[in-house]
Amino acid sequence: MTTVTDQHPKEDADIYFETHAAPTNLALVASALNTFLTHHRVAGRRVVLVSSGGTMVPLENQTVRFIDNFSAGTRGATSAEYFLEMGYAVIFLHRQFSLLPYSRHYSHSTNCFLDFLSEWGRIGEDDDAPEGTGDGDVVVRRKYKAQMLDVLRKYRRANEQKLLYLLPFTTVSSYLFYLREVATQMQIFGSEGLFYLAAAVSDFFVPPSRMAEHKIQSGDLPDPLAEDSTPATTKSDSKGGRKLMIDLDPVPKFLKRLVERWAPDGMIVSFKLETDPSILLQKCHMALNRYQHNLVIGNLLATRKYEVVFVSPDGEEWIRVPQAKDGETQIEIESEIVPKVVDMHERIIKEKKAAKRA
Ligand code: 9Z3
Repeated sequence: MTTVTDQHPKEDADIYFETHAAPTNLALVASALNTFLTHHRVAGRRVVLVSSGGTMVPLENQTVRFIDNFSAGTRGATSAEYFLEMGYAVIFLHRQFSLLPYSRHYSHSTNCFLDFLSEWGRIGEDDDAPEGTGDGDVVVRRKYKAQMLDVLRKYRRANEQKLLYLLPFTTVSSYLFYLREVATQMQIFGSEGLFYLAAAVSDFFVPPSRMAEHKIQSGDLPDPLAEDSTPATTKSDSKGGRKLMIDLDPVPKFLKRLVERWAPDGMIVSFKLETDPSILLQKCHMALNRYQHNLVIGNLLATRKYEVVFVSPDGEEWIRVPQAKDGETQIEIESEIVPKVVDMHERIIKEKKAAKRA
């Protein structure tokens, strides 16, 4: 904490925004968001912000190297589909090129999308005989048709009714600028706004003041930064070789900001990811106590597709789906998670409305 501004003392989060450049398209995004949100407000629809995928942490201003994480955005993209099915409009704040609702069924898979297609009249290479109208037609292979038609219809509905707003980010700082923008604009929804924060957000970053402008050199050129305090740079080791030294600052706790100022009336769900089962519950409770929001969904890297734990002021509840055996289709755990979150949201809306009337 440093200076005192009009209402609030300046905190790390304020300094973070002051020292990072906003995404260049932020004004355009703000205007498109306004149109999207106003449309759904008038239609009486609830809105959920789903964040998804991993945030990138650049090591250089002109970025060649960066730190990233494992998330492909499966949780976020899958959950977004279930929210759409449950009547919500969805702002999908996602890592660029990570999985998207609907197209996820055909991208990033072991099948190339061309494997879903065949040429009319080409019978015998598969177990199916594709239908079509004549030579030259490209058709969906019969065994994929039913599922693809189902996905296609849902995708069309989302597009035609403008239910899905796709907002891509790359770096942790662009993620935070967009999150702040979306959250403050969603205030018009009051308790009917929902935040479902499934993105894997980096806890660390290189502050702009200490970031190398150009590609960090590995030693074949004299390194002008070698003796100064630039954290992401190379230093000579005792054998005369080069070491990459990375010194990262902690990302300020934006969940606190979201709960207290950006979205004071919305329902907020955060995810907690761990790899050590023995600390998961403790970390979920710590997050809930620290930020005082509505729900922490805990998951372990190894089992995140089969079990999660809901930690809320009501207590703990595990949700599990069986792990599919070879050849079986995996039940998506999000089909259990999302309806439960929606139930909680409904309860919270009722409680907040009743409290207002009282
Ligand atoms: C999650 O825990 C998500 O469930 C996963 C989903 C990232 C594990 P996939 O994309 O994985 O489906 O492969 N997200 C939150 C992770 C996170 O960064 N949480 C912060 C923390 O744990 C709190 S906001 O400290």
